[in-house]
Amino acid sequence: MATRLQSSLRLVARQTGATLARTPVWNRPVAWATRAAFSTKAPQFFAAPHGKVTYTADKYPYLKRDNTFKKLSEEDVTYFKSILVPSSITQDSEDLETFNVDWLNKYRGQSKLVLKPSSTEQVSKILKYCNDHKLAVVPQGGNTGLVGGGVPVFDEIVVSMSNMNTVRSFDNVSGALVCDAGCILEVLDKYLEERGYLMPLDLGAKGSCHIGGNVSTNAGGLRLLRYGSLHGTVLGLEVVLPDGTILDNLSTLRKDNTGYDLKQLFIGAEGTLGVVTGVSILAPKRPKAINVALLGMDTFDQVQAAFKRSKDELSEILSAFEFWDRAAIKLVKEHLVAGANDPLESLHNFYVLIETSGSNKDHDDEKLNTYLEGLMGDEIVQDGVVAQDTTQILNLWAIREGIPEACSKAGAVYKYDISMPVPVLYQAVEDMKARLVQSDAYGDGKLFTSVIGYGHVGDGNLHLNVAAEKFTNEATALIEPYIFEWTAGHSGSISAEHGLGVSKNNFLHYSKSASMIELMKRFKEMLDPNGIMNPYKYLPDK
Ligand code: FAD
Ligand code: 2HG
Ligand code: ZN
Repeated sequence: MATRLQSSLRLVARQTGATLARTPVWNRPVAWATRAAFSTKAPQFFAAPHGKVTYTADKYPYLKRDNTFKKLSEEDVTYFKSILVPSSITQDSEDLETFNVDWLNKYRGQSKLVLKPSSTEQVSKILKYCNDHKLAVVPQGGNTGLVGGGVPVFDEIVVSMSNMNTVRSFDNVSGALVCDAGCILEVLDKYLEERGYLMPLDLGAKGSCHIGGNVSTNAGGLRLLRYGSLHGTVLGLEVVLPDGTILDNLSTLRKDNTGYDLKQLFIGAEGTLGVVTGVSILAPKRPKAINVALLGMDTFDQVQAAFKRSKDELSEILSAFEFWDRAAIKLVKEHLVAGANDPLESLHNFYVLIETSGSNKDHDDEKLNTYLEGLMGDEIVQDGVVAQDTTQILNLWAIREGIPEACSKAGAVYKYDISMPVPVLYQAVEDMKARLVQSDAYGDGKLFTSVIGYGHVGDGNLHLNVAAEKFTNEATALIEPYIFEWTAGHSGSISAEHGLGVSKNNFLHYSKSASMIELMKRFKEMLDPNGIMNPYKYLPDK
């Protein structure tokens, strides 16, 4: 049984709830689901049927097909058939929909062809042909991206990396893992678990997203605060450039100061500069001791106070500090996200999930207990539980990881992924809600039904989700560009970890200067002079 924190009793993590908790904490019949069971592979089970998703081109009429791109012909298909086996070519209209529609059911392209290469050489031949014939291409990983970057806008050819899914090598001394870009994140983590290591990144979409997609979006996730960003953990990349050149930089070295660090250019490039085919990444040792606590709080000031103290008191064992608000937990409860059962007795304004990872359980328990006792004693925390076994750890994580799914079930969700100094993090949610209320656009029967705040406090990263009845221009105009102006005005970034895709590209100037955007455009022109790689996205087109 999980241990309940009670101010009067000052419960500590190692004591059992059976003797100390006033009321049973895990008192409901619970269908425990493991984190592995959550997969975004078939997210459409709760979403609108594909056919009902409006074409991106119709929804955003300012997007015009670039007619310098060739239209796909039978001759082109014949060429692709000469290099790929039939099962690696998709032309069936129903099958194509899976690749044309994004996870949010917000963007829908009109591609007539999906290619699934199974080797770097095949990717090279595909890109060379497309470049020579000016056929536009969209690289696609697990299609879990949240900015419409992984699906076509018009008739671009989708290059799906799903058939490139082999681990190439693992060095169990250094922890360097080299694998194909199409390996699923969770599969890689399982592979490493068997060898005493773990992937340095973790996210709710782990059951579907590819490591190549993670690299291409520079995904952050749940443990960035501990293991750092992919700009630090990626040791090398193999990339196929638009003209078919294979850039072989699958180094496993930690240190290598020979020349420009070219791989950095492809980390977070969202498929606009080439196709990532191989990844070399440094895996840390898997921690032997993990603790997870869920805390309920009244104010965001308390969340900040708890975070500040966690850096002092948990320091090197702190591996995650996540938060969500009352609106988020209400949606999770309402939509019964698999495995996510709230163990706290009443609703709180704010929730914090703290994870510690270390090598000595007694040491970690003691540190966590002292920290939690301090929070209780100083009334920073109103209620809380500490998971007592792996199942309970998974349950607490399932609440946090279930929030995007719960939000999607609430309707059409406008997603903003912004970073800023922690003290103003929650103000973004409050200001947005106030704006919608003032505009008489919030509440039952109104345009918007919910404003939800959650995210990675440890990284100063807020996920502001605004649930609407449906995606409309009127709804969009109430949020944008307001939220980007707000973010820039608070020295923040308009995209902390999800990227730009087709939903943020025209707002890049809120976060980057004209000279930086100009240099980005020059890189793009140098590497992709025909502009075939993931067009209409990433860089501003307005
Ligand atoms: P896709 O969606 O297929 O593609 C994303 C972009 O990368 C596209 O522009 C695509 O063209 C490009 N791309 C994909 N593969 C390649 C390749 N091999 N070479 C070149 N370009 C490529 N993101 C976070 O950062 N943190 C989170 O915590 C997080 N949690 C999520 C939770 C849920 C439930 C969901 C649905 C998404 C979440 N995301 C999160 C967003 C998303 O999962 C990540 O952006 C992920 O890294 C995308 O990987 P993917 O393989 O699905 O890529
Ligand atoms: C998360 O942290 C993801 O759960 C998704 O980055 C956030 O859906 C979102 O807004
Ligand atoms: Zn996130």
